[in-house]
Amino acid sequence: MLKLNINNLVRAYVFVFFVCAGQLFTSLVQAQIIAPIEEDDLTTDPFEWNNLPTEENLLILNPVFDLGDIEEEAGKECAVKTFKVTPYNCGDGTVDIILDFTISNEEILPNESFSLRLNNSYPETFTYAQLPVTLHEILANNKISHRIEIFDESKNCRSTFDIPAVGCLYPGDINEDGFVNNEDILYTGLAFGESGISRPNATTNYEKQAAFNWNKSFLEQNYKFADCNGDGTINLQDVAVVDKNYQNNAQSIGSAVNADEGNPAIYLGLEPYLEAGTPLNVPIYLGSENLPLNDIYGIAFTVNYDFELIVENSIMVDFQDCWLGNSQDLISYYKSDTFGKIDVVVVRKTHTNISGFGSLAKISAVLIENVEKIGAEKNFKMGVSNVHALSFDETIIPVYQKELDPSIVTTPTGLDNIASLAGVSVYPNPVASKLYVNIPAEMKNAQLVLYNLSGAKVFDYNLLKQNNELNVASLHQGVYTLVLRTPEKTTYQKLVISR
Ligand SMILES: [Ca+2]
Ligand SMILES: [Ca+2]
Repeated sequence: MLKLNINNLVRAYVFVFFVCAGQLFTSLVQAQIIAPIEEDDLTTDPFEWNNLPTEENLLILNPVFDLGDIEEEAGKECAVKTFKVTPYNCGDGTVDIILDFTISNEEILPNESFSLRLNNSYPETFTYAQLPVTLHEILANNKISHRIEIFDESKNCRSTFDIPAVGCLYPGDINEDGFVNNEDILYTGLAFGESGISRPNATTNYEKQAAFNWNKSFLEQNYKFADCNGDGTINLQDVAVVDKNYQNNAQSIGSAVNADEGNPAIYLGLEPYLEAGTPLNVPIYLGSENLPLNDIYGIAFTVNYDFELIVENSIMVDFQDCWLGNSQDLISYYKSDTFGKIDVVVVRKTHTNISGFGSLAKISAVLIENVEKIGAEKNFKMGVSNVHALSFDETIIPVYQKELDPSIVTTPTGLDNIASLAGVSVYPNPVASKLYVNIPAEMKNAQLVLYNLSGAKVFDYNLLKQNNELNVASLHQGVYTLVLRTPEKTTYQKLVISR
């Protein structure tokens, strides 16, 4: 009788084999060993491989699908003691597999030979000294498992192993749509906490990598795609890989979902009137009392806004008070670019849906104060697009993207050029390092602020004296807006720094 010492993961695949081969073998124990080779087993399908792995290939041998030790009683022949396969080297629709095994309870001479057969193809013969061997250009297919048979004709024995399907993936593109973006993180939430076979020689770089299938799948993809860092577990570290490989120009499939006013809506709480230079706080709402969301698991969407009116890098998204769950229940993530796009995703990781409505997140930013850009008033537009909401069973939930009228951004009234102020002089202009600002006595304590062309404040100074000497040597060359502000009046002029 054999004693099997294999882990649960492997046992699942071994079991699959018995179902398939039930005609031939009556029990687990018998099947694990050896059946006589029959002529009918041999086919003439061609199968190419290279039996000598290069030294380089040997170095990356890192078996992850390992059947472990299989103990056996004395007297049995040709028992496979260890059996290891490692997928690597993703080609164009193909993958190479390194195979290594040992046979116990038998003195094996290096020059003795055995035969290998993959998926009922024609067997090839090797000597034991040639192990490990590389099977080249196996069809990379994420759905079909592979059968590997080992024959030793001198001992009249055979061992058969079914290994999981092997295919290739790009770390970060979990839904396999060719892009790495916020929608991929929805799937991290769906599979959160699951574990499976780790990826041999895994890197987090955006390059094709070979991996065995896990024994669970999304509707379309295997769970292994969600293990972006390849460590065998799906968690926040995998979100970090999505972030690393994020493609800001990625297309979205979420926008294809049809929704209308009869569906729950996602919308922004943008004020109709905004003041230049002030903080902007915009709540994002999902659903309403009349039209709540039923059984939602997560949502990904994009917020678009007029980036020219926002101080560069001032955008933040805050997920406190999100009705989809507390911070332990949620993965929340956003990625903003500098051209008016914020990709957002909020997804549960509990494997349970939630129903409700209310605030999802809050966007904060700072409106620019650059009066030359804004003038007396200017429209500011912010909206939601590319909405992709789903439930835990991956049912798409239609969500209506409610359009907003633009807000109107106004600047403080009475804005004039500095030249209109009597007794004020600013020179030289262009300036290299020392800027002289003279003001009348009644304007003492006026505030002088410099904004760069993207609207960010780069210099802030209180003019305590009538004659002031300011050092702007640390500022980059370029065009700035100089704003002079007193309690009564705000004025501005263009200032050029040139060296
Ligand atoms: Ca993707
Ligand atoms: Ca992982």
